[in-house]
Amino acid sequence: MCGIVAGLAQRDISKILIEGLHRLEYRGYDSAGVAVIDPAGELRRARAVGKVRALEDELREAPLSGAIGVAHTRWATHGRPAQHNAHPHLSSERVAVVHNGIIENHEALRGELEGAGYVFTSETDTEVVAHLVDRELCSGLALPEAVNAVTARLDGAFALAVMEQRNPELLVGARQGSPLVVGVGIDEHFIASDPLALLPVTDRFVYLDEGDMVAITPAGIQVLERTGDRDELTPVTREVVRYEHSVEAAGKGEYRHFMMKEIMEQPRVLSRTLAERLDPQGVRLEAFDVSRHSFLAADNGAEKGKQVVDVARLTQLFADVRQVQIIACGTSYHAGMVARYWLEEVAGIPAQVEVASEFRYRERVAAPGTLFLTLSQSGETADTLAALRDIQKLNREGPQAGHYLASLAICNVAGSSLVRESDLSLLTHAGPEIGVASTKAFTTQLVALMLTTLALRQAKGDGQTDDLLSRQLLMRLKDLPHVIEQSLALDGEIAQLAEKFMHRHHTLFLGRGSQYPIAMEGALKLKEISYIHAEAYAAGELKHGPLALIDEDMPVVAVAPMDDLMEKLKSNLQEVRARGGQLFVFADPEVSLKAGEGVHVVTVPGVCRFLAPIVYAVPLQLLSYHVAVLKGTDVDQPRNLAKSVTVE
Ligand code: HGA
Repeated sequence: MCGIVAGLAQRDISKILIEGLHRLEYRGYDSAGVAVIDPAGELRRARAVGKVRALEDELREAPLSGAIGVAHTRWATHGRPAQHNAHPHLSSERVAVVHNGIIENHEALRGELEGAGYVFTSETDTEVVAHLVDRELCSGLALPEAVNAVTARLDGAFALAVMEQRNPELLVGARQGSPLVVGVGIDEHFIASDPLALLPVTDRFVYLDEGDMVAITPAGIQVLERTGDRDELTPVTREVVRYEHSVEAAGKGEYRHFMMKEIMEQPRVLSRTLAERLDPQGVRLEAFDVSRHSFLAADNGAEKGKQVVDVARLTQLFADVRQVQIIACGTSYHAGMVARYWLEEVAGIPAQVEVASEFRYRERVAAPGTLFLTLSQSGETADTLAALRDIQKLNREGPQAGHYLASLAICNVAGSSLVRESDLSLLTHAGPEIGVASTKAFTTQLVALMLTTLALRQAKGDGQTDDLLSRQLLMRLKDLPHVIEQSLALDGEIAQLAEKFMHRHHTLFLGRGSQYPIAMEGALKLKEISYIHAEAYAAGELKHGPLALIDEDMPVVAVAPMDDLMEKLKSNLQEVRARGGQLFVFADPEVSLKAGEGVHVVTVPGVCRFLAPIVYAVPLQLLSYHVAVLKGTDVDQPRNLAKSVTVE
């Protein structure tokens, strides 16, 4: 998705902005641009289609410098990727704007502005913002007031950075629905879509709240809250948070691709997800964080300088949960699907899973006692965030509209919107994930979901009986990083296997039970980065249609751990073989499947059936990675895709 970097410094800002754009490349984009106010007071701009490198080429030809600037990587939503559509957008050579999001009422605003004599040079929705700001400036407003007046007229989602040629000592940012952070430096301050963009210049950030604006001057940062009927701006204090990861954590290290680095990091990050969250009795409820305004915060929390969860209240809340509604998108949705099996079998709680973009646009009924659980790597996924806001609105409207007990976000980014706006959160601690195809974020989500499942089981138990299943699961969870390490040792074998896929156009993935979502995730990974069409089916569905597709050109990947469904899966695989299908089976050592003509067996380390989805996800990640490398695709930034999906 689009990335914004902007700043005001005592030195030339252009190199900082370009480095920031490089650091945002992982989000996916199609063009890039930068504008500065140069020492002569001129507004100067450069834009290029394609990679940030293309923009750098332009800048080599015609360098820009200045102490204030705005820069952008664009992932087109309105108007094709073309130089004239790339941001920054200007108005009257006076105002420069970069934008992330969608202005839904842009057509009406464009009509109005054209009527007032403004000439548009792009097809984007963003350009209306530049002209609207210009019009407000012409009417005599100062830049913060002008931006405020404009944002009050915008429908949709946006993060904006705006500067004005006449005032090279003022940079204004605004957020509503799209992420924006302020980087706090020494005598220099910045705005960006993601802290990662600014790590070379600062590790201190202010996460703007929904509706906040920020004015940056050489004197410092002023966060402004829109109050009253949104015409008034009131200065507010927001906490400055230190970024918890090192600059290196966001680098590629010794690896050729971020994706491989992130796959290989899994044993270490899974240990981090588990660290300090287990004690001999079970899951420590202190692992769950509460948001600023949650009713679950301990009364004495503020004294400790940090909101802490009230364990007794949380135990009661978990004991009251009668149903879990899981909402997510993409890979996170698959993690949610696995959790449904766990919640029902381990915690005895009915669970539903739905993609956010469907859930938010339908009428629905919340059963009493529903825990609303969202999953998102970034915590900024537009649809998931909107679904959360939707149910919060429903709760405010009263019980007749259906009442959700509480909201819980499982997320990788502390300080993200989802974390701040949910009652509770459980951080996955996966560290920065840069590869567009999610790997470590997925497996750490699964571990966090298992912790949640066990916490719910604990709260429902009477605390007296010796809970054998919980004890066993806790023991196996502790051993999980080690098992994942063993499964990474399959890398060489899988790299060879990948050759059998590189010339194929289609692949079928099969799984049963909690491995069905893993088959779905395997298929998603393969299509995302190798562009091979891949579909996943619950193996029992084979006869109901997909069997018609099977021939020697259709590789079939099956996930076969040792569980109750093993014999049934074996029959499904026979059905594939009988029709000449090529089988690639990822199987438990105890599954007596013989490799032979048309049957390739990869033996995956033995693991208990509950944790098997986490372990089997890993070889499928490796498979898609190696196929993509053989095909020569852009592994970390696959075409058309974006990492943090901040527009709907
Ligand atoms: N709508 C704007 C910005 C798109 C965006 O935020 N993508 O992530 C455009 O199309 O330029």
